[in-house]
Amino acid sequence: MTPDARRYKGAGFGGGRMAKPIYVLNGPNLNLLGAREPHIYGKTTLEQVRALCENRAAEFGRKVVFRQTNHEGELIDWVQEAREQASALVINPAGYGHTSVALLDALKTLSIPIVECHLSNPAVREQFRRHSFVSPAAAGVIQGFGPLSYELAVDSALRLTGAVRTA
Ligand code: CA2
Repeated sequence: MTPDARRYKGAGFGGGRMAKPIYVLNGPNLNLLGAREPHIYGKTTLEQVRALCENRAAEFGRKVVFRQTNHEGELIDWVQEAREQASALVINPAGYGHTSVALLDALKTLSIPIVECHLSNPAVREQFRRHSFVSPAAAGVIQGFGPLSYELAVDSALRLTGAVRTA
């Protein structure tokens, strides 16, 4: 078992040994997925991404809380909610990943595994996308695989909690 897996093992369970859901949070403009800039972000809609996440989590017997917001404060409120309510957090911070110290501050208060996720590969795009305020709080980053990034992120985050595939 890796040090990260040891650190987070059991994070998915509340007092009653009920597995908590995994939170998948999405930042600004991702509601436009599939409708705009398909050459960068593809044709899959955010609702379809939600289904991919739910299906992957179901293979571990886990549920997903999947949300999107265009508002920084709301995203931070949800991160704070995840502290108590989630077994793990997958976050595509979108533009806020490049700008938000407040988001990093919120993420650093969590003791559950955090996986940063991007559809595109910011490392091969504009210079300003190469810095992430989220990465220092994340166990890992998955980027560049389109919707598959989300599936891999859910899979990784759940494995870090010690979850095992049941289907
Ligand atoms: O590749 C990703 O997932 C990003 O997080 C997407 C962000 C971008 O700022 C990051 O550098 C990388 C932008 C999200 C905007 O989403 C749109 C979706 C469809 C059409 C227009 C924007």
